[in-house]
Amino acid sequence: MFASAGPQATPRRARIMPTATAAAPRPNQVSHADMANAIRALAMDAVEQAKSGHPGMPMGMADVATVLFTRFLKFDPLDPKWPDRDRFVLSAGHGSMLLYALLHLTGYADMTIDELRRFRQLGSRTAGHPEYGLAGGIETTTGPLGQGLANAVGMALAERLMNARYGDALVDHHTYVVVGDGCLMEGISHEAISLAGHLRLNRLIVLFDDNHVSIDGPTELTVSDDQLARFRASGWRATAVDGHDPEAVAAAIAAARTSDLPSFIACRTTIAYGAPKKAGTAASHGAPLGAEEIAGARVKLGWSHAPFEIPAAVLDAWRRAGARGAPAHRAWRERLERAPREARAAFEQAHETALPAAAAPAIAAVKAKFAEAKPKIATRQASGDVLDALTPAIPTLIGGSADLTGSNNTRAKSIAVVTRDDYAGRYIHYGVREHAMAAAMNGMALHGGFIPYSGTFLVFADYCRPALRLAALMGQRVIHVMTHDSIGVGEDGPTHQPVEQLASLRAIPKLQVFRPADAVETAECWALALAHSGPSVLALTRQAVPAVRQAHEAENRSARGGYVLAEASRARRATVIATGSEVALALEARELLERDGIPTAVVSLPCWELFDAQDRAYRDAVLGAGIRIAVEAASPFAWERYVGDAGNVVGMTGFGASAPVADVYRHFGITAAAVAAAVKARCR
Ligand SMILES: Cc1ncc(C[n+]2csc(CCOP(=O)(O)OP(=O)(O)O)c2C)c(N)n1
Repeated sequence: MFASAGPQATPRRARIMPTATAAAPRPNQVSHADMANAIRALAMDAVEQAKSGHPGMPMGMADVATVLFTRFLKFDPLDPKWPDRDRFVLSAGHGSMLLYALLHLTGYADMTIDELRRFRQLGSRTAGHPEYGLAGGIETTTGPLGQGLANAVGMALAERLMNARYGDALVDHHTYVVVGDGCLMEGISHEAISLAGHLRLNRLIVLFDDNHVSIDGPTELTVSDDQLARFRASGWRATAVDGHDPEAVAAAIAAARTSDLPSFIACRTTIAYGAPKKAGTAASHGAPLGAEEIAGARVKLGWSHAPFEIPAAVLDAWRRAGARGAPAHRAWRERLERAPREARAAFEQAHETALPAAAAPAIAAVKAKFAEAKPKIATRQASGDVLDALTPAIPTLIGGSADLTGSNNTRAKSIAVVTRDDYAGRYIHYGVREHAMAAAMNGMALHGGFIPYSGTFLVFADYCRPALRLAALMGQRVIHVMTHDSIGVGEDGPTHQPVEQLASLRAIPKLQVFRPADAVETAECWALALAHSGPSVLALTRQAVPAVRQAHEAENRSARGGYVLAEASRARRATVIATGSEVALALEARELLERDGIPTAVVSLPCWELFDAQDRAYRDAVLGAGIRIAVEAASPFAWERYVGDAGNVVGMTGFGASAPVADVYRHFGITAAAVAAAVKARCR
């Protein structure tokens, strides 16, 4: 199997390398070992050249990856976006060279040998961790451990959902994900595994790099979990194999593919397999091996080629593996062409970024209805009404909630629940698993075919945050309905009253945070979230708010992020800027101030991100040259940019309190009178 002999200097439980006799390739025949060693060599050489990176993991998992890519994975490097390809996710993203080597060897045009030479350099496609969008074949951005696993759960779920809609002829693929000890130690892995087991996502196959090493040393230092028992307890099929025995790995993958449960394969490997001194040790995890060790590895592996040099026969064998999928791809295209016209149109529309034609009129109609009825309702309720209108118009909207369906108003009337027995539904009960929910939504969006939206309380945005950040980094359209958005939560008290969440979410680049003031703005913000090529959070109230937009306007006024809702009666002297539930309060303050002879405008600012993107003249005109006071029942953090000083914000300076809503607002001084007083104090 391997072209080298002799035991390695590895710690307890590390593997002994097979003998040379078993490995010797026959003349003119490229062996499995040659192909795996090509990955190993590229990984150690690229890390060495960059003087940074993680050689151990790719060298350890090279055998497993070779088996997967040469015998099982359905893919076509000529069309990395082929919808029915198998998905391959490297959750242990620090081992990025494994993926880059595979993409190069199998013939993805983006992944040239020069890109491998430029590993980790500015502007290369070979960033330190795989970044979605930098090269075809990178299915998601990984690096924060555990995220890729939860993304893969979302992808495997999306596959089943698409399969239920379009059948085996168009949708019939697997999702493979490589995880390490670190991924399985992370809390998100529990949520993700549990969800996948519950939904019986049998197209999901986890390949565990079971090398017993992490950064601090042997995993004995940190973890004693029986991973097989853990997965089985969550409803998975779980097996263990020698990760350096290609036939054993192949048999395990073949069995997993026919399982009616999601599958976990613990592949016992040696980190940095082939490195004479560092194999099996944490020293190989995240640092170049060094010239001497690399030279020793070349001898041990029987790999005599120069850095970045892949012998023609080996490269040819890999390219043939890369070409394996072409006939299946062609056959799939033919099936798509032969599919009934309506099904084909729907399938293609589902993969478009543009919304179906029915979406815009549906939003316009619900907005007009709100403007007419002027309901005094919570914005979460308005959002529920918007979803009732939108879900029939946009069949790719897939909703859900982390066990707060009734509170989040996320289950639209027309949509059925997704179950393990019926994936035709459009609503996912994610359970109390906010983190996996957000990461699985990323996976669904990345898979294609869906626009996922979710629900939880705004205060639990913190439980979603790492996945929100990655959605923003990857530019994925996911929409998070986050209700109970302030001290307006009332009696549930400070644990449930978000204070700093708005500021911290606004700090995430490319995440749009919307805090609509009433039903009309809620409809507008939904339209904007759907049009955004990135994630959005809709921060919505628990409590009823009056209609502040009294007349119907076809224009989406929220589209510029902020606008003058009520102009001063005469030359403007003061501007009160507010978001969400505090816009009504700002209007009350304006009444008080106008009565006292201070011409005051009210600005509604539902989305900072969009407002900040406007030109200076617009922003200056909206915010006005006079006194500026902001009111938002949240931390004043970052409001300085609009009002100059945190002292000009009527907001929260600490955590909230448990009491009826009106009492809490009064207690914290977030009232129209306080806003008016703040303006007056600055008039002198
Ligand atoms: C959420 C998160 N925490 C910490 C890290 C830093 N980190 C990268 S790899 C790693 C150790 C992972 O160990 P393992 O999965 O066993 O990888 P191996 O040593 O086998 O390459 C850590 C702590 C990270 N990338 N993500």
